[in-house]
Amino acid sequence: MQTELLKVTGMTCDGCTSTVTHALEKAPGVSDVKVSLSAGEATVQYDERITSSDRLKSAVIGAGYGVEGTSGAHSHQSKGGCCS
Ligand SMILES: [Cu+2]
Repeated sequence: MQTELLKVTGMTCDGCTSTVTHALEKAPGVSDVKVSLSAGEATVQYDERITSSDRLKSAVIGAGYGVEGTSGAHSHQSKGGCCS
């Protein structure tokens, strides 16, 4: 089991945190997700035999948010989010 701390960008309210939480929980191999709106961080526990940190980042990006340090995503610009 691995723990990954993702810096999530674009979250502005509790709805955003639950969107990100659900997106990560749906990802295969993920066993636990904690998202902090104030810190802009998602702590994800996952099985490294099933998934990878790249896939976790893709899940966040797929939900319309960004992950700091990910190429191709505008780190300070949300693609959508729940309240925009
Ligand atoms: Cu929101």
